[in-house]
Amino acid sequence: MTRPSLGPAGRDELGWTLDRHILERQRRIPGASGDFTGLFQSIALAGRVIASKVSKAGLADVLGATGAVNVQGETVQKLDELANNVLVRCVEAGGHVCVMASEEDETTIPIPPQYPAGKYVLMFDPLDGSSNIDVNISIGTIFSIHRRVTEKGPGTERDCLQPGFKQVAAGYIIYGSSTMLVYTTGDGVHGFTLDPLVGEFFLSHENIRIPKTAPTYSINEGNRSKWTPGVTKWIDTLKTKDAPGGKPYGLRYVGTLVADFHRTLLRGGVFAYPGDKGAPEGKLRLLYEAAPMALIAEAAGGAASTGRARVLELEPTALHQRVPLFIGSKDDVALAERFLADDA
Ligand code: P6P
Repeated sequence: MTRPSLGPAGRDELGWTLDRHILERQRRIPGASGDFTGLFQSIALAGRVIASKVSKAGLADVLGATGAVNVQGETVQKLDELANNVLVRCVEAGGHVCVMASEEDETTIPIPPQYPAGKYVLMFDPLDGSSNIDVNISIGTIFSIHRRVTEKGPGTERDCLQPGFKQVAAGYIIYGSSTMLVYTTGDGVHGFTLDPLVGEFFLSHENIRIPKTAPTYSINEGNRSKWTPGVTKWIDTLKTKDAPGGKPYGLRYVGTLVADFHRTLLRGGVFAYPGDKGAPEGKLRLLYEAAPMALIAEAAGGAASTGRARVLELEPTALHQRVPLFIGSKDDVALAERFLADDA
């Protein structure tokens, strides 16, 4: 029986699955134990389960709030809690991680003693943008993987508090018009689209590159009264003929970091959640929002800054610390930094 010929780059006509992509990467790494592959498969499973729950949230009793407030002071949505539990359950038994950290948990999440402690650390925002769940706007899961720094036994907070450039991998899953998993291990950024009928992620966006610049900015204009003078001048410039390219930029803002970043990654432009007079550190968290997105942005040829410093070089001091974030096309982030240099 003749088989369909292999597609370009040896791709099987039936599609290049996430599992196959990760396995091929593992084969290129001498001495790879398969631990990373196993961890990634657990994360992908969690993504498929969460996607299934999100896609019919209106039909199951998973909309709305739980009545609890998390460490961030945010109302916990039922899907937040569900996504958090799904990720922990999918990962904890695999023996690939020694400790986890989540936006939803004040302290680190230990691996139950009946399971082996692995060599990796997983940190995540289980459901970013959850305020958008009930109005059917895209939401997402963000994850960051480090190698442990403690020798052995249960992992600790010290394993979590590592600078972003040390991440082994970073990625997100966007639950939108389709469900996509986008990740990098520093060597290119690749996107996989979930075929819900097959229950598998297939390669759909190989080696994503972010344009050097694009006339789109993404910021919550409702916070204008709180911006610093540098941010105000920067945004006002983008809205005039003094903007790069001589034409005013367009505004796009979803209010879900994963969605705003995904559009910026594919189309270019700049997303910003600056610090302001009331909250100089801004809203977004370093370890499981800014740092993973920064690794992806830089691996795609873009940039990620606090406005003054490269996000990936920040030395974390606390699990849930917040940082201002300017991320996207290299030239657009550089322009923001020039305006912010004028701030006191
Ligand atoms: P605002 C969602 O709650 C989130 O943490 C990010 O996903 C998003 O970028 C940001 O907050 C939106 O914040 O203040 O504009 O609603």
